[in-house]
Amino acid sequence: MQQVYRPSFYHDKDITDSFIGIIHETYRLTIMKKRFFHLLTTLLPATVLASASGSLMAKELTDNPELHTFINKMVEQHQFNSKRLVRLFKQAKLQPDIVAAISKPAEGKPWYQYRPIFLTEKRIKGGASFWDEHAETLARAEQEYGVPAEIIVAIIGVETRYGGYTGKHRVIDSLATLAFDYPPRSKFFTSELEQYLLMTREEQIDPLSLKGSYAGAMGIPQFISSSYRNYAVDFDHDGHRNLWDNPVDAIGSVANYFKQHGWKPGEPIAVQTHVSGNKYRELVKKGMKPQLPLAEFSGFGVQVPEQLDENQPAALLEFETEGIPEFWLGLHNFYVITRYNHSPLYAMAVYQLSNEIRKQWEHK
Ligand SMILES: [Ca+2]
Repeated sequence: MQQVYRPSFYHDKDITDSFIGIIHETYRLTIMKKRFFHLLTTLLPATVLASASGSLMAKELTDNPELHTFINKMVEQHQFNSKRLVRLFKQAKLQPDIVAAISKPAEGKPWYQYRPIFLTEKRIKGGASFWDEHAETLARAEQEYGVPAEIIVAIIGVETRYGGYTGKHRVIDSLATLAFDYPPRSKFFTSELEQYLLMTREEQIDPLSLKGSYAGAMGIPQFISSSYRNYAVDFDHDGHRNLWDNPVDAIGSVANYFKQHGWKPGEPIAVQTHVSGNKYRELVKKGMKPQLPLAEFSGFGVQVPEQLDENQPAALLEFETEGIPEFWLGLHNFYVITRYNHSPLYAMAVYQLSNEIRKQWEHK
C-alpha cells in the first residue's frame, strides 16, 4: 500500500499515522479509494470529475448540514460564536479545482523521475545560500534540537524552494472543500479545519487571510494546522509563531518537529546496499519502518556495510531506476524524515539533497 509520490507542495499526507503530522503533498488513499478514483478519473475528464464529485457545487457551503454539525461542535467544545462561524463560512468557497487536484489518479512517479524534480543545481545552490543567510539560526537549531542544518535546509527546499512558493489557495477554502465536499478525506480534513480555527484564534489571525497548498499546508515549512499547533515554535522569541514570512521560526519549527518525532542526533540516515537472490523481497515487503536488526539482513541476501551497528533495526528500500533498481538500508532517522511526508521517495530526496547542499555549502 504505497503512497502517491509527487512533489511535496502538490499534495497532502496521510492521517492514519499515530503522529498527527504535517500535511504535505503525499497522500495514501486506501486501495479501494485508489481504485474508485482511478476508475473515475479514467472515465472522466478532470473538469467533469470536479463538478461530478463536487456534489455540493451548485449549493452554498452554508446549505450543507455537515457544516452545521461542525459549527455546533465548535460552539459546544471550543466556545466559538455560532453566528460568527456562519458568517465566516459564508465567505469561504468550495473550490472544484481542489477536489480535482486531490482526486488525480494515484500514479506514483518512479524514483528516477521523482529525484530530478528536487536534485537540481538550482535547488542545491539555493540551499547553500539559504544556509549562508541563516547560518546562525541553523547552528542554534542544530544545537538545541540535534537536527543537522542540512536536513532542515533540505526540507524547506523541497517543501517551498526556501520559502519561494508557499501555496496560492485560501486555507479556509481548501479545508472547507476537503472537509465538506470530498467524502474520502472528510474526517481528516474536518479535524484539520477544527485545528485551523483553533490555531487562527490562538494566533489571532483572520482565518480568511491565510494561504497555503490545496491541502491546507501552510508557510515556509508547509505545516498543516494540527502540526502548527503541536510543533511550531517562536524561535526568534518575538512572541509569535510565524511560519509564513519568518524563516527563523520556520527553521526552529522544522527542527522541533524532527526532534519530537524521535530524531537521533549524529546517527546515520540511509546507506546504499546490494542484494542477491530473491529473499530480499521479503524485507522490501515489510515497508519503510525499521523492524529487523541489520544482523539478520545477510540471511536475506542483503549486504550490510561494516561501519553500521548490526543491532540497529533497519528497513530495506527499493528505488526504481531506468535500469537495475537501487537498494538502500533505511535507518531510524530515515524513518523520522518520512514522518514529515509519508513517502520513502520524499525522504530519499530530502536526504540526498541535504548531502548535496552540505557539499556545496562547504565548498563556498
Ligand atoms: Ca517568532
